Amino acid sequence: MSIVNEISEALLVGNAAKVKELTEKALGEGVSPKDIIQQGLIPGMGVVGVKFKNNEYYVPEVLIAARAMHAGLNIVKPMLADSGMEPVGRIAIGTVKGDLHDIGKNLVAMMLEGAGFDVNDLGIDVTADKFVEVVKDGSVDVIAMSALLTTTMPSMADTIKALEAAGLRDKVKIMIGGAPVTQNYADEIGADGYSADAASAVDTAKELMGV
Ligand code: B1M
Repeated sequence: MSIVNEISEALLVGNAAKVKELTEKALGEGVSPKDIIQQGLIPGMGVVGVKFKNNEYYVPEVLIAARAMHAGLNIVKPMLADSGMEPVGRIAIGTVKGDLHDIGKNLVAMMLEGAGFDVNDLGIDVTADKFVEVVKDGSVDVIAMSALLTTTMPSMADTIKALEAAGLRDKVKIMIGGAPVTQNYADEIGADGYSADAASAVDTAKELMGV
């Protein structure tokens, strides 16, 4: 088995120490940071996503695998600037204003990162103004909003209205999700994409990026 496949396997079983060790070994053998990410870490997280969708993995397994992914990513990320590897896309993610739930949002952020996106996690209780700010400074392709309360879902619509008012709506794609959120709601408020879970969020984000 090649060393990048070994990295995928170690990630899949959540063995962070092994992923770190193999990543260092691979770099020592001259494997590029890009190949470690594209042939080791990303395919590993891809399998995690499929297992999560199929109910073979649950939240704890995904979190443990994501921790293992970060063990490798933290080593190679600083080297990427020199390698010329472009992210799949740049995403700013946050739980919307008034909402403090972040477990699902964090899972989505980890899966997106594992799929090669550059993720700016804005945290919880993120105001429409904050989302507008990151779009204004040109640092994102996609805004990803999470809501867990029926009472905070309207904050998603408020963000879209604020982007429209600022003349920035056509500068960014918007995807939404969270337990009470539906495709119908996404259509109603004019979001570009909706996904029901963290693995599908990767598919939606890729679709929005046209990749
Ligand atoms: Co809260 N809470 N909570 N809570 N809480 C719920 C959501 C609730 C359904 C519980 C219930 O009553 N049965 C209910 C909401 C009712 C409603 O609005 N319909 C509720 C309530 C009422 C409240 C408070 C108001 C309680 C109170 O104080 N009276 C309060 C509100 C605080 C606030 O936000 N302002 C509150 C507080 C809390 C805690 C702080 C205690 C804690 C949050 C801790 C944290 O997140 N750090 C908490 C928790 C843990 C829950 C439950 C139990 C679990 C949520 C969770 O993390 N699920 C929840 C009941 C439940 O769901 N069983 C509940 C696991 C997580 C992996 O799933 O977040 O759905 P989820 O994410 C999924 C998908 O939804 C999707 O992918 C994820 C992974 O597959 N997804 C996206 C999520 N975001 C996405 C974004 C995307 C795409 C997909 O694209 C951008």
